Amino acid sequence: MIESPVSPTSENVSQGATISTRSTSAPRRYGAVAGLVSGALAVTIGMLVARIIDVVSPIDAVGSEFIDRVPPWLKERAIQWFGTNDKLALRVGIISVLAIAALVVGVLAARWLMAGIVGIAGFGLIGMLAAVHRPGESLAAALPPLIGAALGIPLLIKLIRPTAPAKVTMPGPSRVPLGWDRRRFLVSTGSAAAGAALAGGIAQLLESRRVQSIRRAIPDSLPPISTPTGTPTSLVPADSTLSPVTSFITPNESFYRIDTALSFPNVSLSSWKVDINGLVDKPLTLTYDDLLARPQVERIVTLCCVSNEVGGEYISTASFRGVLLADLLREAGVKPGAEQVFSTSLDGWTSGFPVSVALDGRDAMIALGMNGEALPLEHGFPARLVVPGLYGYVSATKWLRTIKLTTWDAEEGYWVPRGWAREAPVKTQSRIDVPRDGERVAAGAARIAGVAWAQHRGISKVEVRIDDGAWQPARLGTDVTDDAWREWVLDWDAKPGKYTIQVRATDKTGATQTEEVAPPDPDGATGYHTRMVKVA
Ligand SMILES: Nc1nc2c(c(=O)[nH]1)N[C@H]1C(S)=C(S)[C@@H](COP(=O)(O)O)O[C@H]1N2
Ligand SMILES: [Mo]
Repeated sequence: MIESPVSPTSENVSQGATISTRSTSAPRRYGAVAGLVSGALAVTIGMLVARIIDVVSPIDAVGSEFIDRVPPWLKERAIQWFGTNDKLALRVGIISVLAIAALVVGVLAARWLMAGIVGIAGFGLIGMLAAVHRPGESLAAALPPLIGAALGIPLLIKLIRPTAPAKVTMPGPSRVPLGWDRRRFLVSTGSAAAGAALAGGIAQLLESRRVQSIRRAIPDSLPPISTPTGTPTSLVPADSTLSPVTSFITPNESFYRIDTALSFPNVSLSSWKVDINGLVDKPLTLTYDDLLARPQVERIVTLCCVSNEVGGEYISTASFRGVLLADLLREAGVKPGAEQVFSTSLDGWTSGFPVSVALDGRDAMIALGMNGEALPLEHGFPARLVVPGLYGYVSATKWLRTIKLTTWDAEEGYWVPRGWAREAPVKTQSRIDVPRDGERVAAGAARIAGVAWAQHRGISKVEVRIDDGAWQPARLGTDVTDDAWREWVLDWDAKPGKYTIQVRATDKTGATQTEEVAPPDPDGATGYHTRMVKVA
C-alpha cells in the first residue's frame, strides 16, 4: 500500500509493469481531499441546478427539514445563542457536517471505493427526500441532488482511481508511482474545486437575482385608502418617544424578524391570490388588486414573538394597513362549527387562532402595508395576517396563501405539535430600555425608561422598584391604542451606589404581570425585567 507518493516502494516503481489495482488508489490523505472536492461539486452543482429549474436548493431543503424536526429545547437554545442569526448558524452547521462527512467518505473511498460511492449516493438520496418533501415542491426538486450526486460520484472515482496513468511504460526506473500521479491528482482536484466554486458562485448569483426580481415587483407605494372603515387611524403622537433608545414606531428595517424560512418563498404578484375556504358558505379568492380595491384600515399594532425572553428584543410596533379579516369572513359566511382560523403560507408554514378572536371586533387584518410602504419581503409580502393581542406564532402568517375555517381537531398550526400552546394571547409584560444592564449612570438627575405591553387589553399602569424600595408609578406615554405598547419613564435622583431596578406593568383589566419566572415555552415568558446599574 502506498503511504506517500514521494516515497515509492519497489512494488509501485515499475517499468512498464501492469498496474496493480491496489497501487492505483489514492493515498488516504489524498482521499480526504478527493472526498471534500467531490462533495463540494455535488452540493454546488445541486444548488446551481436548483436555481436553473427554480426548485428548492438541496441545502435549504435539508435545513428546513431539520428546522421542522428540531426539538423545541434545541430551537430555544439556538435562538438564545444565535438570536436572529440562527439561520446563518444552521447553514454553517450543515456545511460543516457535510464537509466532515465528505472527508470521511473520501478517506474510506481511498481504501474501499464502494464506500465512497455509497456515501455520496446516500447524501444525494437524503437531499432528494428532503427536497420533494418540502411543501409546494414537485418531484422536479429531486433533480438537483440527483444530478449533484451523479457528477460527484464519477469525480470521486476519477480522483481516487485515475484510469489512465500519465505513462504506462517508462524508460528506466522512475520515482513516480504508476497509476498514482500526484501532479495529475492536484490538477484534477484543482479544476474540480474551481468548478465547484464557480457553480456555487453562479447559484448564489442566480438566487440573489431571484430575490431581486421579487423585490422589484413590490409596489413603491400603495394607493391611498379610499374607503376607510372603522374608527380613524390613531396618529403617532409627537411626544410618543419618551425613551431615548426605543422609538414608538419601529422602522421597517429594524422590525424584528422571526420565521422558519431559509430562503424567501417564490412570490409572483401576478398569480398570487389568497383563498378563504373551509367551513364557509361561499369561498372567496382574492388577488392583490382585489384586496387593494377593498375597504381598508390602518392600525398601529405591536407584534411580539412568544420566544421573546423577559427583556428581549423580539417585539416591534408598526402601522399596518390592510383589509379587516372580519369583513372578509362575514362575506364568506362562517358556518357554525368553525372553531379555528387556520392559515397557510407560500412556504408551507401554518398557524391557527380562534374564530371568536377574528370576529370579536378587534382589528385582525390581512395586512398589505407596513409603516406607509408595501409590506417588505422579510415581513410577508404580498400579504400577511396581523391579529392584535396574539403572539405571532399562532396568528401572524407571512407570505399568506390560504385562510381556512376549520375545527381544532382538523388542523394544528406549525408550532403546536412542537410543544407550544394552541391558544396564545400575549402576556402583560414590560421592559427597561434605559439604563442598560451594567451601565454606569452619572449621579444626579437620571431617568429610567422603557416600554410595556398587553396588546388588545392596553396598559393602565407601570411601576418601577429600585432595590427593595416601594413600587413607584412611572409616567406613561400617550395611550395611542390598546393594541400597541406604551412607553414609560421614571425620573430618578440617582445617588452613588449599586442598584437593582425592576419594572412591572398592569393592564386595563386590572391584572398586574406576574412575578413568577417562566421560560418562553409553551406560551410566553413571565417575570419582572431586572437591570443592575452602578451610579457614580
Ligand atoms: N410564513 C411564516 N410566517 C410567520 C412565521 C414563519 O415562520 N413563517 N413566523 C411567525 C412568528 S413565530 C412570528 S413571531 C411573526 C414574526 O413576524 P415578523 O418577522 O414580521 O416580525 O411571524 C409569524 N409568521
Ligand atoms: Mo414568534
